[in-house]
Amino acid sequence: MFIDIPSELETDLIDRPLPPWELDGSFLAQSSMEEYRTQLTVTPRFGEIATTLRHTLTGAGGGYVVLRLGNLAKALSGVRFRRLVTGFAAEVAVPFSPFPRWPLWKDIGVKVDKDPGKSSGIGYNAFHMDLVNGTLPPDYTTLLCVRSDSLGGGLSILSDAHAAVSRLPEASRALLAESAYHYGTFFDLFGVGEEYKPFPILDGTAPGEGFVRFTAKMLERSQLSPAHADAARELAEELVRGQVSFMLQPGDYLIVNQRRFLHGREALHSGQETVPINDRRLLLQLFLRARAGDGSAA
Ligand SMILES: O=C(O)CCC(=O)C(=O)O
Ligand SMILES: [Fe+2]
Repeated sequence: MFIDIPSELETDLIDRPLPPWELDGSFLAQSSMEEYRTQLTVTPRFGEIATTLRHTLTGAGGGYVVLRLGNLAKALSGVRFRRLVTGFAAEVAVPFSPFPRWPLWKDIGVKVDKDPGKSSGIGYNAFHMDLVNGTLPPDYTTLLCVRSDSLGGGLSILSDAHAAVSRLPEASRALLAESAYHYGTFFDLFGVGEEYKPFPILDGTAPGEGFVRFTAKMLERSQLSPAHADAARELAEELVRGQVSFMLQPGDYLIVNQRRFLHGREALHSGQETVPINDRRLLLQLFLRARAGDGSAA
């Protein structure tokens, strides 16, 4: 699931002139996607990497990928590097921002005062899908690592959601299919449908098609009936049992197909308050919407 860029391709990509992108509402404009594609496909082997990305994210057994762009991150300015990564992302699906007040790429830094289990908190960030309580969550969530935790914590964790569900007893799966779950607030969001409350975790579509609409954060932060909470807890445990973990390095670009895998992050190392803000772990997050009829949205 890790993809390295051949060095000839890196050398070519460093020189591609990518202009600033434009937005069409909260989505990357079609004209920008076409312009980036035209620039990038001039480079031999870019198309092969793009095809590998799509296959790894939507093919049998796949669902996430880490594209290793560390050398390009070092060689390019921040602005030019983000354009290049946006060009890779647009080969998978359409980049968009669900948060009207944020730019396309949203910072996830480290905030020592925040709820430790939430985005940018310092604690364990339990298995979840992003925008879980919209009727149409992003098909893909992506995280670009700018800096990892200098104290050595913060492994990324991923787990195959459908595989975890398939290991549960039938009775638990029946409870997960009931509209009995809720999580969080839904305010001022674009491109992710309406608020879904309450929602079923399993939506009855064939395995691998629908979302496993889950966040383990609901176990502590939402009021659930005891039976429904137990079923959710069993799912959370199966996700942990099946997890893979790895450390994102600067320039690594993680793309997660939210219809297949759930993600999270181990706690950062203790002592974050001693790390200057500008040296703390920093990721940039971008969401993608599958193009109609490309199979991954089915
Ligand atoms: O910090 C991380 O690695 C993951 C953050 C995350 O999943 C989120 O903010 O939604
Ligand atoms: Fe997330």
